[in-house]
Amino acid sequence: MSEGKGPVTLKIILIGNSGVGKSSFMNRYVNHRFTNMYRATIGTDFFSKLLTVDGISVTMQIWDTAGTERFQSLGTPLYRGAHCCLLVFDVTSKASFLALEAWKKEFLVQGEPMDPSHFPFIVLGNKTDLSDREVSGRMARQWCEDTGAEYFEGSAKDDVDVEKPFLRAAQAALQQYKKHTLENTGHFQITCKQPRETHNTCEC
Ligand SMILES: Nc1nc2c(ncn2[C@@H]2O[C@H](COP(=O)(O)OP(=O)(O)OP(=O)(O)O)[C@@H](O)[C@H]2O)c(=O)[nH]1
Ligand SMILES: [Mg+2]
Repeated sequence: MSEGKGPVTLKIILIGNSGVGKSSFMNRYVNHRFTNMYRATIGTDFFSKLLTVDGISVTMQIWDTAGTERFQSLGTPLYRGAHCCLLVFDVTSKASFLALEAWKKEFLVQGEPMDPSHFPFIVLGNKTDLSDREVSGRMARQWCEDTGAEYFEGSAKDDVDVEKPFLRAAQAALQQYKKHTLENTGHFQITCKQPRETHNTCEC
């Protein structure tokens, strides 16, 4: 993880039960592709995407983890250093929604973020294209309100509202990154597009 001067790398992690569509959502966002075929993630994949957030060029590293229990022990060290966590569930599976509490706890225990009560969590309800919904938007929003998370929903399959949660995650992650850097070094500076210039904020 780079901090202080230099390019900003934001680590965003996707967790949630197996089959909720973590890989599909990421694949839709990063590669603009979707497949109905299910291939369980083994271990972890990460993909990088360059983008500009609040005027700052960042590399967003999106870490896709395995929801299958037998692979979870592999996942835990990689929670460390995350700047934002996306808790993913399937709106047609109440069990996947109810599991978010345990996923969140696990993340806080294993990830050991500074200031856990203010760590940014984003909840993402996937598969809104399906009609057999078991979790309403209202139910999900209520839980998020109680937990202090933000709620988004969409469909990786139909490409509905896929960008919004990632952009919000990048913004929240950047805030987290700044906070972390400030606490470690006493200042936050980024190298912007202008050569040899560093700013605290950037309008380049
Ligand atoms: N109808 C519908 N199916 C989806 C959607 N997103 C994913 N799927 C399907 O759900 C299944 C599981 O998707 P994955 O993305 O592999 O799920 P995952 O959360 O990565 O699962 P693990 O890697 O085992 O943790 C696949 O068959 C996908 O095609 C969606 O938005 N709508
Ligand atoms: Mg997967």
